[in-house]
Amino acid sequence: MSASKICIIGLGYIGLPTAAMFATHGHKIVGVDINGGVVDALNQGKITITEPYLDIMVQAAVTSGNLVGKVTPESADVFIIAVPTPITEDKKADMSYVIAATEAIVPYLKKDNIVILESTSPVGTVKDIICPILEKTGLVLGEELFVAHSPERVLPGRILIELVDNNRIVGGINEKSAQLVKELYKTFVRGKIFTTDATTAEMCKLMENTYRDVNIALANELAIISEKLGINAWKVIELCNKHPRVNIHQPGPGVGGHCLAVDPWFIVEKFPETASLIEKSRKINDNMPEHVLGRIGEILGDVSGKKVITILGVTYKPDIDDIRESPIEHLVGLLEADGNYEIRIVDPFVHNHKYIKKDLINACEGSDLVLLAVNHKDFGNIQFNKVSKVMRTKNILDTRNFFDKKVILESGFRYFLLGSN
Ligand code: SAJ
Repeated sequence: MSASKICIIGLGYIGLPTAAMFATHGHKIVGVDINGGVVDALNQGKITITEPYLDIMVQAAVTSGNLVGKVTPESADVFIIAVPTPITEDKKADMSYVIAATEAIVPYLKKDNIVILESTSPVGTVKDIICPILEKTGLVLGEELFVAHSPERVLPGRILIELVDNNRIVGGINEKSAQLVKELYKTFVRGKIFTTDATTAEMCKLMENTYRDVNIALANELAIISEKLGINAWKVIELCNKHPRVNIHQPGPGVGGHCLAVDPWFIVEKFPETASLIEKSRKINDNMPEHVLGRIGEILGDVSGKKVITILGVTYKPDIDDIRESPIEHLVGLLEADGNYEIRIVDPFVHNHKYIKKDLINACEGSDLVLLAVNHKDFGNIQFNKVSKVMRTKNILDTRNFFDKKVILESGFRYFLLGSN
């Protein structure tokens, strides 16, 4: 496709990398965000999120003149909506950002433009929310204005690699819309691009994350059953997965992030009667911090007075700085509510948390329990014999099957593992 002018609304975890990717592949990009700070930073070639190599790519894109930040949209050939679709307290999709972004571009739309929704959205969003707003332009949708949903599939921490390499789905309101959007993404996507209708594409995106969430719930249920049985769930999983058609996921202290912990609710919201397995799985995963709290209570049952806990990792998954929907934050809330715990957190990726301590030994001074919550690679280098010396009561609870049990026992700790007794 020849170079286009693309207006990308929302400069977050998806919008900004997508903007940089198109800009470094020859397109002219206007990145729009309502947050003036994000726009100012962008125009100086800087980024406000952490993602490997994104800083270098954004700087190159801005320096080339192909990427500029603005706080309001302007006319372009293509408009990409990449704003958040958060979940409300009562587990309903908050579509206000998508609606506001769509309304904001209406005055700038003209014949032959393309509008793409990237944000993960409930099924029916393009048909029932986006299209009715776009009809206000007076343009005939599918003939004069082309519309599609092209959900992102990238894994935080690997965004720039996966944007290029992953297969992609494009769901158009008609065949022509899907084909035009496919051609556009071919500029940088090396994976295959499959076209379908918009509603199918919306469901695909939700089901990909729901598949993972339901499977993790299964692993978590196995972990709790294994604890009751006195066997090791991790061993069960290892052996089961030697079967050619079995792939049990990993248990853990809960499921976080803005995808797995959110998207399944979009299906439940629309089909509360039918989506019972999906809802139950969400609840199993959401309950894991409570389960971990129960294990902590058992392990520290004999410690009198305020019990001191050193939590290793607070992000929602390893080796990133993202704490959105982190189950460890939920656990911290439960420990606070209990009132019997002094909390200390060590996390090489997080610097401004109220319980954060920079130094591990300092964080373990007088502690009763080291809780491995997130398996950041850095935690593989811990010298347990040194940690052991400063602990008040020497306990380790590993929720990720990350530490070497033998080393821990040799350092004088009692060793506990989630999914085992
Ligand atoms: N987790 C487990 N057990 C597992 C795997 C993960 O407890 O076996 C937990 C992690 O600790 C974490 C959470 O699940 O708390 C989610 O982590 P993740 O790495 O599975 O996924 P996300 O949320 O970072 O990214 C997902 C990806 N979706 C799939 O793999 C199907 C990504 O491709 C999507 O683009 C992204 O959601 C999104 O934006 O929707």
